[in-house]
Amino acid sequence: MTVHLVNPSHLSFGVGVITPRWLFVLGAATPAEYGRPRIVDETLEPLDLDTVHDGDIVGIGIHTGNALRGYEIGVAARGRGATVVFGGIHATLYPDEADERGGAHAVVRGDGDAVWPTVIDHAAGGTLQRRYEGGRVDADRFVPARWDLLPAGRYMWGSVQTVRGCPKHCSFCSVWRTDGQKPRQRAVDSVIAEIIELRRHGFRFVALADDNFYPVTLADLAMAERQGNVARLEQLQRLRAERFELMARLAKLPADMVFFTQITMEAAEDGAFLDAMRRANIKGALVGVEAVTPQGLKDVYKNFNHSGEALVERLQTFRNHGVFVLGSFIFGLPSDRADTFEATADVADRAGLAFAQFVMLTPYPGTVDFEAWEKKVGDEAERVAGIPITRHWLIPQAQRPKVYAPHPVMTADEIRARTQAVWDRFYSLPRIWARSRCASTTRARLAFVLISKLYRQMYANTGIATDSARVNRANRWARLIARPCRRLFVARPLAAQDQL
Ligand code: B12
Ligand code: SF4
Repeated sequence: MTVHLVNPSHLSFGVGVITPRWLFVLGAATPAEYGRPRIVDETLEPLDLDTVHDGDIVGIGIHTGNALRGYEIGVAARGRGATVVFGGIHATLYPDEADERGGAHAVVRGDGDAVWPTVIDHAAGGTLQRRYEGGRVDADRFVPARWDLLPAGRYMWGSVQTVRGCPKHCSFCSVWRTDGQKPRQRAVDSVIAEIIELRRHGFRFVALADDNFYPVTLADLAMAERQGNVARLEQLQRLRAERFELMARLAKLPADMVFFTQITMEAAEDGAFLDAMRRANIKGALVGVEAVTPQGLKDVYKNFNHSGEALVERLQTFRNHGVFVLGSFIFGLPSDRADTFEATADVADRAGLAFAQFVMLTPYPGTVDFEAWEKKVGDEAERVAGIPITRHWLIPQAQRPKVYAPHPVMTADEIRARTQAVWDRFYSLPRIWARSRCASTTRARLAFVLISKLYRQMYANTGIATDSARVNRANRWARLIARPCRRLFVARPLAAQDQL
């Protein structure tokens, strides 16, 4: 009997940017007596169904975007006599869908770390249940990933999670509802051990795949102090101290290692934290800027962000402390108007961002925005291929419209065209070249240009374009430059005797 773990994707690039962490975590959680799990990441190559046999167990992890491909795999694997188990955020939100459409024998809701061995035992022993509640496991029970299961030479970046959950409650995000608002921070030793293992495999670049790397803000501490809440204050101080301990340990790793994470803008008010990030070689962070106007921030429940000049200043503060920012902006907020696009592009230029992404407001299941949209559209929802667009992920890929939140004054096409124009402006060659000054050598500048172009192709053209010719072109191009790009990131794998 073989345990297969499959990360579905309808597009395969041959090379992946970031290791999908769940594959290697569940690989580690698979009990040794069931042998070496077979890892299949379809962003590299499609699953070869001939490798699935009667009696095997096939674990499929889905988020909303790849759920339909996951269901195809589930049905096909079940047809070959395998036991099919679904998990991941989308299966957590819609477990019944995995039964109805994906041929699931069982669905795991929540974290798989602790429950996966039981599921396999039950499947092997013929006592499988239809549902398992994995819950939110405590940080000391997070299973470290098994990096020996990595296919060689395929990924640019490793991924290690240091904290799960986020105390905020943004309206477009499901993290605080699924992963919870209580930060679950992993022990420093466990994180460092994984990073060292990744370095031994030749990874110099590691994404800290956290919801929010800065879960305790100075404002949180001040509030607990003001309230005289000693227990809360001590708890927050402990979490903060652990962050600094982690960063101090990262700082001692080989100097060629580079980290990237996701963080809220509040960190700009915490110079000590940003300095610790710089020393730790956390060279880049995705910052959810979302909107450049106060009303836009209110639209997404992100009042803790700043707008206008204060925003530009905060983003520059990251840069001044040696942390490069990938600014993430959302277009299509109810308060957006035609002039918001140019204003946003100006802020992105002036704030000294290294990279930026401009996404259109998309109602993702599990979010406040989705619930409001679903309620508003109700039974009147438009149908494509017989499927209401409130279940857009079930529409076949070739016919699937990009679904965006309805806007009071602009059409989706207008928002899309204006968004595309902002991508074009931000990633124009002269602008990329000017930004590449952040790199110290000519080689590094050229690498910056290549990566900017790859990012733009992989993200903007496949994410926003609706015509498939453009998407296919972008995919071919991304496939072509992905391999040389990978070489920029990796190092020689180390032998066992090499010291770190
Ligand atoms: C790092 C990250 C990224 C990275 C790296 C992705 C990668 N290759 O790994 C980048 C930046 C590229 C990225 C991109 C996107 N992401 Co992202 N990302 C994350 C993040 C922060 C962490 C993922 C991670 O590694 N977690 C650690 C692993 C161990 O946890 P896990 O995946 O949840 O798996 C656990 C359980 O779910 C369960 N499980 C998972 N699979 C299975 C399978 C089985 C069989 C079982 C039993 C259990 C099980 O067990 C695992 C261990 O406990 C998550 C948020 C989150 N907390 O998960 C968002 C998240 C997954 N991303 C999200 C989104 C929306 C996106 C984008 C669409 C963003 C965009 N606008 O373009 C793109 C899509 C990219 C793509 N096509 O896949 C959403 C998904 C929402 C949804 N309903 O689908 C999340 C949840 C964040 C959010 N804001 O809500 N992302
Ligand atoms: S700060 Fe980021 S992770 Fe936290 S709720 Fe908002 S968008 Fe989600």
